[in-house]
Amino acid sequence: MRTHPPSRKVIAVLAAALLATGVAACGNSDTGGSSGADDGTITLGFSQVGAESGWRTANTTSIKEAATEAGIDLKFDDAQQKQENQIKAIRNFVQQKVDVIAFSPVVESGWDTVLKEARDAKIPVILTDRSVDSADKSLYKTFLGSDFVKEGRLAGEWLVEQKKAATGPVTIVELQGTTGSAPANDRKKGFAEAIAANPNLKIVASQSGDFTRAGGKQVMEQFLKANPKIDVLFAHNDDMGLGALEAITAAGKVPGKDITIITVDAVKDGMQALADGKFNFIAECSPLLGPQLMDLVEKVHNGEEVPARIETQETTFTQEQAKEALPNRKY
Ligand code: GYE
Repeated sequence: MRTHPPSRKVIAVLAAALLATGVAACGNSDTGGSSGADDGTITLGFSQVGAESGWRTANTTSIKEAATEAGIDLKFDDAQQKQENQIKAIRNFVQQKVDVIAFSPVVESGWDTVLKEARDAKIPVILTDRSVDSADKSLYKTFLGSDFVKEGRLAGEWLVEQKKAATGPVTIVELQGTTGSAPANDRKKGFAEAIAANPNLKIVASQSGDFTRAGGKQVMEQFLKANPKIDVLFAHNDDMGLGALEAITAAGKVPGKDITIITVDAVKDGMQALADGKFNFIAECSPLLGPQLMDLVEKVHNGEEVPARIETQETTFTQEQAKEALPNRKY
């Protein structure tokens, strides 16, 4: 690193030397913005939501491992579930002139200004896991992640099938994810659409547990106090469902029997609860996005075209399927 600004003369001599040898002033591609380690290593600035759940931990591991594997220099920032921290991190990445920025937006709204700053600096942005609601699609190159509406719908459709013989009301409580986040908004929507098929299925309480175990436990305690008869819990992720198990057991009820429990994610602890009969159904959401993300980072850095939307492949699990899948589950 230089400590004094070089004189004009030195710059002129250097420029002439570079031109003479035919080396471009910036060794990186024309995607621009690259601070560019001169050895061609791509620098990726990644802003992660936080460490709120088992899903998130597995996602972080996948991203770090895949970056190492691909030889990408990863600058990783944990935003602790706060949008302001993510905005700060993205601004830092812009200042540092990283080659590519990727992030998993904690909530959907409020990104236009910072994304414009990245675009003005000619640094391509990739959305991963969660999307933004910006009308201007040129603010980012692509979005890699799950179809959260579909996950909610699959959860709801399973319940409709289970309760098709019900003659009276089926009382449902819902633990929502982080308020304003894409997975909370979309899973709620998909589930509501699916259960509308049977008017007996009624959501009597729906509140955010912030995707955490502690949140799930606390809100479930309130639900149990306020509603003497709860037939079904739909939790937007495994961790909130796992927290709720404690509240349900403490209230003298048997999870998986007295209360049917449906969750999303299928992380190991969730799958174990399903195999043990405490959960009844899980719609999978894969956190293993690292390898695909690194592939996209390389492509956008090289100026290659990438699809605007890349959807993660997922499945669902019953208790029997969880027993079979558990031994080979990686996360
Ligand atoms: O379902 C939840 C996590 O955005 C898909 O975030 C992700 C969600 C995941 O906290 O466990």
